[in-house]
Amino acid sequence: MAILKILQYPDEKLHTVAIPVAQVTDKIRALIDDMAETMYAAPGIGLAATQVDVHERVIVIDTSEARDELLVLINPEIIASSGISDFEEGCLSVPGIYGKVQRAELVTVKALNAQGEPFVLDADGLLAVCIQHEMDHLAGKVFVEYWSRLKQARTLARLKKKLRSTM
Ligand code: GNR
Ligand code: NI
Repeated sequence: MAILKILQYPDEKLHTVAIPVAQVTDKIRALIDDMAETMYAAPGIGLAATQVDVHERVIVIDTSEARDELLVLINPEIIASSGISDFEEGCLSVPGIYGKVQRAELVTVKALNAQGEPFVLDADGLLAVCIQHEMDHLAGKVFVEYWSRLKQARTLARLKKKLRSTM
């Protein structure tokens, strides 16, 4: 296992669109192990392969209180969604920046598990938000890109200022 480097916004590589996993091999399972270790160490509640510069459709999530319920989503697809949620989000690729994003309140997602077996999951609350946030990463989208041009410009200015202060 290894802790992987997480790409930091505005890295252009975060805009890469991930391709579907053709076959769930030991190599993919090793990636999942490393992604889980990286997510738990960060700490975060989710991580998309895009964030560790691997552009295949793999996500790890753990929204449990005890941090002992790892959810693996390979080639995820949202097959149903309803309602509206307006949740305050953060992202390991945009540290220190938080803000609301409007998303579906309930989602039904179809995916493969780490054994390559298909399953269907109904999600609400934080889990539903997290699934949508991670699937956006796979599509090359970062949560701040839902915001107005002005708010995005202010976010970039804050990140640049923060970067300068650590040099
Ligand atoms: O750790 C994370 N917390 C979080 C909080 C609210 C909404 C979404 C998230 S996901 C984030 C980890 C991350 O960046 N995943 O891509
Ligand atoms: Ni994120």
